[in-house]
Amino acid sequence: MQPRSFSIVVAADLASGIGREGTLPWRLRKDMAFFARITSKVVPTPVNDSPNRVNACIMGRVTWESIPAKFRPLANRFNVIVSRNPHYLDDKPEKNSPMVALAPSFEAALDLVASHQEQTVQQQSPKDFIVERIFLIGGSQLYGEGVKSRDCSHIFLTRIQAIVDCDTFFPDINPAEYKLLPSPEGHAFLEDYLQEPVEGGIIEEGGFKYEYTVYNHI
Ligand code: FOL
Repeated sequence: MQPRSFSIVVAADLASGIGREGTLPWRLRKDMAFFARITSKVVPTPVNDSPNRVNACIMGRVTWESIPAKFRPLANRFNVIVSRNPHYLDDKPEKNSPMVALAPSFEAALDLVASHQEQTVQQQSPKDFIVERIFLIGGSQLYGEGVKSRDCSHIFLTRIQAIVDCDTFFPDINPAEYKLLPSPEGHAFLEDYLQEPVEGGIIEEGGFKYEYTVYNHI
């Protein structure tokens, strides 16, 4: 089995607030585009020319329901929903989508995704896909498990320079476990990770200032 390394993607305010009443407390068009780009982009490597390759987004059931129906499932990504209810998808329109799966726990979701990361020639059917990068996209309950995991290699945290009224929070990031890259290095890391330009420094949008930051597991 491949290592099950994954990265967290999140937008949080200065008090680590991430949500309010089941939705995002802000509307940041560019950050959302950044989220879509970092979670979707499959970076070609010398050993893969990217046929049938997608990234996976693991999310809790509450986060899945917070995504506007028209953006569900997240396009060009393997969507794995964590719910202890094995019938959760039964009456949902996504139940037969090959790009949507249900897992009973975060660990099971990682195992499921990892089973899509390796492929033998015999296994590969025309509609099948191989998972490249794995992202944990929320919400607070799964982030709580994620930050404690040895397999969490990076945290891509869009830091909003404000304190917004939130009822849902990102867990504390232990500085003994994660290093916040100073902004020039964080920015260089992101451009290398995405193999394309990323806006650096403080971004101003919709009355908010924010910055794309990177934490690496020590
Ligand atoms: N990370 C960051 N940086 N920003 C976020 O807003 C964010 N949100 C979540 C997780 N990590 C994040 C969870 N919430 C969509 C909506 C809510 C959501 C995640 C994704 C969503 O609709 N995404 C579409 C793009 C829609 C658009 O372009 O407006 C997608 O295709 O990714």
